[in-house]
Amino acid sequence: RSIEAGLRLAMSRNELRLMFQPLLGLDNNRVTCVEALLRWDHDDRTVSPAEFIPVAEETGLIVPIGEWVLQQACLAAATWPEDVRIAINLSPVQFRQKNLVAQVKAALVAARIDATRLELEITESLLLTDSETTIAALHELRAMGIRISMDDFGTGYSSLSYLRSFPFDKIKVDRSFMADIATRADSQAIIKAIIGLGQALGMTTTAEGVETEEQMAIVREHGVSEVQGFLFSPPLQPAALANLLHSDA
Ligand code: G
Ligand code: G
Ligand code: MN
Ligand code: NA
Repeated sequence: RSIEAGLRLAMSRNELRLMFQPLLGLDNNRVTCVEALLRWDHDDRTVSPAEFIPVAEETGLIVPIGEWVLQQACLAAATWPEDVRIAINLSPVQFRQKNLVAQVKAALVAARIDATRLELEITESLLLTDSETTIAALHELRAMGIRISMDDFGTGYSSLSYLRSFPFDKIKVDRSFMADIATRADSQAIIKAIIGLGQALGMTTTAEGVETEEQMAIVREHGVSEVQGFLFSPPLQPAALANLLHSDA
């Protein structure tokens, strides 16, 4: 397929780049964290990760690409204020390599940033395999001081049992719950329950996909720690993100 052929050359052609979306902490209205989001400029268009990550996973190309993302995102974070963390998405395929933990350590050392500034986002699908080596790697990363977040929470099959399989630091509530939160009492009840669950388990909660003031007011009232979405900021180019962080300081 053409995506696969193109993706094999993407790194050597410098076609990959990162966008950065800031997350807003609701207790002090400051940027707490910035999520790195991969983009591929190919054939005069920008290909969405939703399109090429699955191909990268099938072909194993996600391993070198994921390592590049780790390195570049940590280097970017090194230029930001120290109280701003960097969040990086990890594919389950990356956990099948024996040296993921070493790769993460090397990226932190090369960028000279503290492990406590790094958040790694995983999805429920990682825990579907329930592999002992995956759980061991997660514990090792967390012992280094890295935060582990459950991304897109609520969209998988048995979300609740996953919260028992590993002590996450953060739950990111999938943006599908946000879409109708202002008009549906049941969506509000679900968000409220997830926040309560997080609090009971010692996990903070992030609302994804917050696009309107009304949604913001609702999640704030229910005690969400942090919001991410177009209302506060879309994913930004590196220079625009740097401007925002410096005006926020
Ligand atoms: O930025 P966008 O909404 O197009 O991202 C679509 C999906 O791609 C999201 O689910 C996001 O988590 C995922 N994604 C973005 N960047 C990366 C990355 O660097 N690695 C992995 N594994 N997934 C990513
Ligand atoms: O799956 P993950 O949470 O990593 O996906 C992040 C993706 O969500 C990014 O690609 C980003 O473009 C997208 N995103 C961020 N904020 C919003 C929002 O407010 N609305 C919608 N529809 N998408 C968003
Ligand atoms: Mn994410
Ligand atoms: Na998500």
